[in-house]
Amino acid sequence: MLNMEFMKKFSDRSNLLLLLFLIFWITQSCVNLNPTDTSDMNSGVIPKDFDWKTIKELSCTVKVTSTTGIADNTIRVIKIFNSSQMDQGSLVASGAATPASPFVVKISLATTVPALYIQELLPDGSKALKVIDVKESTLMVTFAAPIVTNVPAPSNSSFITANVPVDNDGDGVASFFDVDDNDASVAFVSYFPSESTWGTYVFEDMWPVKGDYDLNDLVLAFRISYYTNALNLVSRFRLDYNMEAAGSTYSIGAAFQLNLVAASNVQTIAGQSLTGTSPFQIEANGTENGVIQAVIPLFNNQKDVVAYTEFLNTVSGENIATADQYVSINFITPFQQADIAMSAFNMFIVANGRGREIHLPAYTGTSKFDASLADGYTLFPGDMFKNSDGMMWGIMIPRQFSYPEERCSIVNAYNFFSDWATSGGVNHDDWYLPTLLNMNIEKIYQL
Ligand SMILES: [Ca+2]
Ligand SMILES: [Ca+2]
Ligand SMILES: [Ca+2]
Repeated sequence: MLNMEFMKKFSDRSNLLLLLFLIFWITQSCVNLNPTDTSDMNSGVIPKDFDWKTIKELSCTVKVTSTTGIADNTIRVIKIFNSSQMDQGSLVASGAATPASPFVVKISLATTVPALYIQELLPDGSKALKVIDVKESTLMVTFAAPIVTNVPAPSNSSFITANVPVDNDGDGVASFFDVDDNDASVAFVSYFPSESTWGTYVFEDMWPVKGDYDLNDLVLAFRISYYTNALNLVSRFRLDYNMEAAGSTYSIGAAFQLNLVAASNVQTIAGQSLTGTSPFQIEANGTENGVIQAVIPLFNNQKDVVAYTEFLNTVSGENIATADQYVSINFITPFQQADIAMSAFNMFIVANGRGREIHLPAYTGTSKFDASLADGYTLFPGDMFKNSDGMMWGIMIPRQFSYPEERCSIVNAYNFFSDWATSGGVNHDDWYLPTLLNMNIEKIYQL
């Protein structure tokens, strides 16, 4: 394929090195649409009921018991961790419990997480811990009356010097337990994936046409914070995100729908990066106009968030630093946290026009989704966001994700992705971990 005349042009040493690099690049990368890099499953077919979920959602109820010396109406704090580290990287939920009122929360965990570490913190400074194997989707935990041990009290001087702890905002949660003791609408925070880790949404932009499955057309790292009051009701919601990559030539907007929250219950939204009014036009409270369920636009065009020319951070060796972004929502009437759990958090992109919504499988379009765009295409029966072969246009990974190089199919970039999908999520559910065994490194975007 390389004729002599071509070779002569590379007669000097530096050009030869360049040529060798180009040959390596062309044969190893997928940017030039290497025809062998197909997106077909390596073996088998995707089961009809596969939901592409990398997480499981658990309904947790944590009960506490009356204890001598502590009034029954005094709040005990419950903290739930997803590993024995019991640190910021593993804190997933926190809230209030009294003997009359358990802490009830829906938490989402990577399917790979085997156990939860549940801590009860009593106002006298004592603590109790339960380790629960995660086997069912419903968890019931009861803390018995504690065996009193000499655990040191919190170092907060207001607690030590007074029998009645300081509670500046009067929400019933003492200052040393209250995440904001100057705001009676907020006392605790729960998180997905955890207090200090990130999840990742990855999207294909060609719906309803099958894409190249490099799953980098939009890559959003994200973390969700659920702020709850002393009654464990959500009063504030925050999405932190970072647009890590946009390997797309389309105009892409992003938004999420809170499937179980009315747009009219949104008081204010801060942090949106909206330029212009297309595809998303918003009401005074920041929700999209003309919707019933709350649709919260993040941005109208990916280039409004990060300036770049062709592709953003999908061609190895090229990198543009991307800043963290956020949106924060205050609600008028606080509500049950289950109404805003991950199963009701419906992240989507729109590609080249408002109606062309692209959601994750098992989620539905908003009232502005134009389903007729799929006419004549072979989608999966009962799921607008699965192709007839079961393939998706978007997934969520419950950690930071090393996404594929431009036009490298995920099927080839991750060695066990195909096995995971064709087994319906049973095999290799840790396929996305960034190990040399899991990754085909030259098909992964690198700085
Ligand atoms: Ca307080
Ligand atoms: Ca407070
Ligand atoms: Ca791409």
